[in-house]
Amino acid sequence: MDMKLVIAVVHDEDVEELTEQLGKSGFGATKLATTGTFLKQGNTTLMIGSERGKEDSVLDIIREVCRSRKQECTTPLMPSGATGVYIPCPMEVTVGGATIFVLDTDRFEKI
Ligand code: 2BA
Repeated sequence: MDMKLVIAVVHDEDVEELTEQLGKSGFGATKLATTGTFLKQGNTTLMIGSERGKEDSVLDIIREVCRSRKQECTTPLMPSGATGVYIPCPMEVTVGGATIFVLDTDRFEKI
């Protein structure tokens, strides 16, 4: 079967709803516990196999379910100019609803 592989990094909070909606539309998924390198916080990476031509339906479902969120974080400790003391600097980042890669597969088999 000619397959595409969708790899999606999503918020932990969206995973349950997302896998339920994917399942309802006939898409299987494998869930990996991952960590973002910038925030150093847990997120989830889903590997979703889809028949070629159906990958846009997978992306539509991800778009419907996954929300972006603002998250507080602190920058690495920065030296304060006046005192030379290292202080953490709070900042806000918008973590996207999902970071998605769509890959061609050479071969797909279930044994
Ligand atoms: P994190 O690496 O923990 O990044 C979380 C959020 O922090 C990012 O959201 C972005 O808004 C911000 N951010 C990341 N690097 C930054 C930097 N150098 N300066 C300022 N802000 C920065 P998203 O871009 O939506 O990414 C969410 C998660 O998706 C990431 O978590 C990472 O796990 C994954 N990701 C993002 N881009 C990726 C890529 N090119 N390849 C693989 N995974 C990626």
